[in-house]
Amino acid sequence: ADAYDFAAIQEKWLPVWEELELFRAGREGDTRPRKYVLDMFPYPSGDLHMGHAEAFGFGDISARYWRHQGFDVLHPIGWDSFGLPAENAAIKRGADPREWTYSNIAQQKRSFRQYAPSFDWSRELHTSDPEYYKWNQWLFLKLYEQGIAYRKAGQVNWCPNDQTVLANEQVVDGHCERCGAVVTKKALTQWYFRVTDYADRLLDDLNQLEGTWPSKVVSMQRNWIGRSSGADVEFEIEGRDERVTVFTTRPDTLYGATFMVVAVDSPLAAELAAGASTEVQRNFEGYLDSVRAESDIDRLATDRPKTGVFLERYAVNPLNGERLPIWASDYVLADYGHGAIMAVPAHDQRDLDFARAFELPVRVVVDTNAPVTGVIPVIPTDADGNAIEPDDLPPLDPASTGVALTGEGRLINSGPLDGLSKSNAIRRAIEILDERGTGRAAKNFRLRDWLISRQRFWGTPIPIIHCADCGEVPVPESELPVRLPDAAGLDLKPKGTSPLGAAEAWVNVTCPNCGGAAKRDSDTMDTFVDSSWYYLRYLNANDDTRAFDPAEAEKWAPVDQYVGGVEHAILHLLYSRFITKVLFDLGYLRFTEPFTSLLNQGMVLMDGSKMSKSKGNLVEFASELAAHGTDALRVTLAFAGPPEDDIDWADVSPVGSAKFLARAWRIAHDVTSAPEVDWSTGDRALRRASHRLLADAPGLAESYKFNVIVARLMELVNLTRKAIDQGPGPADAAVREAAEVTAMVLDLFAPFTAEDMWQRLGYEPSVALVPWRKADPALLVEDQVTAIVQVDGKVRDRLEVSPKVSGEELERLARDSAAVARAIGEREIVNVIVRAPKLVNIATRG
Ligand code: ANZ
Ligand code: ZN
Repeated sequence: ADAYDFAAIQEKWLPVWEELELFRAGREGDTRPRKYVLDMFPYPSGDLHMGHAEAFGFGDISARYWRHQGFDVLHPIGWDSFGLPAENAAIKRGADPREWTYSNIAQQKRSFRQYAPSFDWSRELHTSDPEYYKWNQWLFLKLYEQGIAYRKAGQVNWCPNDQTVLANEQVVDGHCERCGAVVTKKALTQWYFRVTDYADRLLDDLNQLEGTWPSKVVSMQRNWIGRSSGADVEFEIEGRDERVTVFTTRPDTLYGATFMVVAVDSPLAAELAAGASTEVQRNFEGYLDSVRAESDIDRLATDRPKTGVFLERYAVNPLNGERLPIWASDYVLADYGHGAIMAVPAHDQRDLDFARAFELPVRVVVDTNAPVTGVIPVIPTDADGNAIEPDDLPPLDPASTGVALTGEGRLINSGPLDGLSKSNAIRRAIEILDERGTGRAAKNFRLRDWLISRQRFWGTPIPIIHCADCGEVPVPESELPVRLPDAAGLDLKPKGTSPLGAAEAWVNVTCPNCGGAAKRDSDTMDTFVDSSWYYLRYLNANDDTRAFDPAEAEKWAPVDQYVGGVEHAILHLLYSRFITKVLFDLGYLRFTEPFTSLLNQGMVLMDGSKMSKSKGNLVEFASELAAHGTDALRVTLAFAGPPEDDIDWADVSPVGSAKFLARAWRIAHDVTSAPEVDWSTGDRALRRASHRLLADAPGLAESYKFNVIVARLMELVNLTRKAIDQGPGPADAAVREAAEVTAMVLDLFAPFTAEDMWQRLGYEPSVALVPWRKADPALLVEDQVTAIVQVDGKVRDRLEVSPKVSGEELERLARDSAAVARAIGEREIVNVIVRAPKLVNIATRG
């Protein structure tokens, strides 16, 4: 067995590792500090693919690294096994989603076994197990008690293809995130989680993650939450008792409001129209019908022609008493702010477009030509940077230019606000509104409450019973889990209502409150509920008395290193952050952010494009694994570049990786010294190389520069090979040392090869548990000093030399120096004084 044979090595070590249960975390009496390394758990939608190989490869580098650094590392695995893919596949095949799901899990497990991430398998979980979803139901009930889970009727996003509602987050550019169908609206009563109550905290706490989360993810979360600050302003409406409130980010422009617009599909619009003439009512109804088919994205687009209907009603400006005509239009959204706006066409582009379309007045109230920054006047310049003479300034005439004036400036035509800068005017306007009781400072969020009910079978049943007399009645905790009924006999085809509603024996129950006939809620939960807290379930995955143990959470959580795809940048991460804060408020947790550091791996591409079956460019994980072996695959993925970058499989070479591994392995084989060898006798240059790697790898690993560590390992292997073949030979202590360091560091990327090397070097398994060797500082200092060369008392050169350089050698180096030769020129050398390693002094004559 003298050739490197990856298959034999894998066969040899897998059973040994399993027997040893190497990666079981949290053993009794373990006093090491702890780290929690977590990969986003997979959907069991087939076998593992190259994307999994990459993500789990990076997660495992991190887990193994921290273990070598002396930590008790928790690195669990489970399956996100509820959801539409299973249900749709089952429908297509006429099978049971359960069977499909669990057979895929079994397949993925077999592949994971080969790929050998250092998982603690004793904590394996599947969200579709009643043992798991019982605690989803428990969580739901906790939220229900707090009023955080609630039911409301409303217009919801509806996927006509999947026949189910979608959360806002699952609508991408107006299309269903899963199937791509155009999303429509439907009026339904649904369950929500009140995530908007946490909007401020979800936003503010992002500051804690700055620097340890990818900045792109932080800013995507910020935009999604979308906080804007401004004011709520109340307007009297002629012929109506109650005032109408609008949200504005620009209360400074109140004197420039020339009309009001209400969302055409808001109850307010319907009410105002109802109080107008029959002709107006007819126009309004017709317009409303045409708008119903539009998506929010279209409605907010700035570049489309403005449409609307005048409602023949008037509002009154609270600051100057002016009458403002009220229009209904689609560019104002019913569910943002208050569904109504004050329109300031001079300073808002959409309002200006509308005003120009319907010939409404435009009044400038901010002089955007006026200098605003205090002492140093800003001189207006044209496009070429030339100063513009005051007389040549652009006219403040948006009505004719069609371009709204949105910039900084000073207030005009605005009574008490005149002369103020924009920001001061905003402050002052809010004060005035406050004083008069017609408005106040206000914030607004783009974030909506999380719609969690789904009209599908393969999910967690919502633990609520509907009773005609008692209303919503929570299922008592002692009766959890509410198990899913058998799928057999149920028609799972999407039809707009949950298939569970047809499971007669399941749905018809007695009310826990009054004992009367009642029905179970037949919707199931969005699977993002399952994944919002799974990181806590791993801490005591086999405990059937509670969802998670706060004492274990105290020990392990939050997750130190989270690894997963950027496709979860908004949904999953936002929901986990939210649920973590809720659990904190309930006193179960002592931290408010679930994932301290986040790594988003890139994608594995083929010829520059995403792999897919239909494109015929699918690189199968299973066949790559069979062809090259686990270690070569893992090294290839790690070596391809920074983990955040995409990897083009056409550009990498698993064959090259396998050659490198064979070279490394061969070195362990060639070492002839015994483990007890005295390191200090070893070749210094090779020792320095080993210790540099020991010193540099931690910083590189902690900044995710895994590819650089692999490159450094390749260098060390080459140097060691040279030392064996051309240098001090295989018995030298430095050769053994280099081989041992290589095995230990290689464990991060190629655990099988590393383990086999470790054994050949004379040790017991496992190399995975070897504490990181300390780099010897004496071997790290630069072995160089600067020698000065003088000619006739003048410094002519400086030479970097070894502190052990001989006098002769130093003199030769000095004479070889071009600068020194130039200084001497044609003159004759009369005396040379050498003080190695510091000084050479040359005296000349002539
Ligand atoms: C007057 C005004 C004057 C506005 C001005 C802007 C500029 P963000 O930043 O997105 O929160 N608005 C308020 N509610 C709306 C709704 N339901 N549908 C569409 N637009 C709405 O934007 C807040 C601004 O968007 C608000 O400030 C309001 O227009 C508009 F020079 O009020 B503004
Ligand atoms: Zn009842």
